[in-house]
Amino acid sequence: MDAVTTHNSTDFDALASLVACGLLHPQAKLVLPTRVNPNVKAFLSIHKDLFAFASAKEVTGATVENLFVVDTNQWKRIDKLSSLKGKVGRVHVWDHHGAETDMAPAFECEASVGACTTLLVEQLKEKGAVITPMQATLFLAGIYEDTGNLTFPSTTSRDAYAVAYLLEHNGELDVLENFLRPAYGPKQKDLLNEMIGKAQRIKVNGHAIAICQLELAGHAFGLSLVVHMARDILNVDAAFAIFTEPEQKRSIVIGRSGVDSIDVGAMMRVMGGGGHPSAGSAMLKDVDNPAGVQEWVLELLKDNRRSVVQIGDLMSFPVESFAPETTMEEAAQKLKDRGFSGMPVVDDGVLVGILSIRDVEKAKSGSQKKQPVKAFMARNIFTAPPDMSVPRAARLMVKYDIGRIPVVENGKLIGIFTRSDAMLYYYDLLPE
Ligand SMILES: [Mn+2]
Repeated sequence: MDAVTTHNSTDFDALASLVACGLLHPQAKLVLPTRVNPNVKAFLSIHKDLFAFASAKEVTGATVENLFVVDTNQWKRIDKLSSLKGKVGRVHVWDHHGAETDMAPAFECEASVGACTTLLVEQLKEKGAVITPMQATLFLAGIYEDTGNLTFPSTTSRDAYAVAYLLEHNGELDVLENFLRPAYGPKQKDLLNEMIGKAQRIKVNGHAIAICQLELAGHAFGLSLVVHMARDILNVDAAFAIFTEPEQKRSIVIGRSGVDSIDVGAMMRVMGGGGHPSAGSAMLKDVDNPAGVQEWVLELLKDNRRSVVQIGDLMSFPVESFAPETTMEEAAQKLKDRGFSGMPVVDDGVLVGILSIRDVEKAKSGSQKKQPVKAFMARNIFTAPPDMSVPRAARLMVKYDIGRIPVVENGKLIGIFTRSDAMLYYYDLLPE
């Protein structure tokens, strides 16, 4: 006999991997552990007829030739089938947790992907296996749950490709919505309460910081939402939570910042993760000493002031500009040649206005085209100092619907900060 099984406290990734592995080995019996997660239970209560599960007894009472173990690689995690230890012909393992296996497998597929399901979907794709819409939906649930809808730092491009493949096979996203845990449920509520209770308040560089260490049992959804809410409730400039999963020997750091001078994304990049200035996370494998991680976070916070990128670092210069006496005709030609939507007007180094394409279009008649730009330029202009933070400049560009901000220091125009400069920052394309 051949059998497939997975870990106790079965989540969607485990169930999906189990079913997918069953598709690869149709002769094998599928054994579900006794304890399954509540949302998986809810899913099974409706879909159970679609799967033919065998009892553990049926399998442990037989001679097992091949045992396929998915989403774990530990004997102690597979419930009743752990009694097969030392009695099976060959063990085959599919896992993504990165832990050392104690199952002495004849075959092992272990990769750093967000969901174990991804590995099996890749295999199904390679074999050209037929996947029904219902199966595709279950597999999507597995990947979405383990990757937090492809947002967890553990997510890889392979997970996203697998999702794309499953969508091609008519996986139903609206079904998922009903079964995947809501982002803020009882578990998140407990974590939030724990975080608020345990958080230490620390002053760093004049900022109020909350930081705490929490232990996670099993995968939890919505961790970033929890940290986000905690920052609001604790009313601090930035909040950090260090979640440790002792069983997986790893820690997840999640940060949220509400001030421009604390760039969480930059901090998390140093820790091997990533994110945006206001939100970021890092997954630390083989790290289960939260105190050490906390120290690291605090060190980075102290350094952060220096690492904050200012618009002066990203602005373009020297700036091409018009003199006030430039004719509208010349100006129109220059904007067209350069492909600019506007240019500053500078008088002896001092910014006096901005001429945009919109202004150029106003000069229709021949005599208007001969007039100087100072007659048409906008004089009421928004400028910024070079030490303004990028997020603040970006917010101002959105608020005032402007694509470029002249950067002015001591009354002189020293550069121009554009939307594309802001993009460099947000998409992490900054030169090292
Ligand atoms: Mn998993």
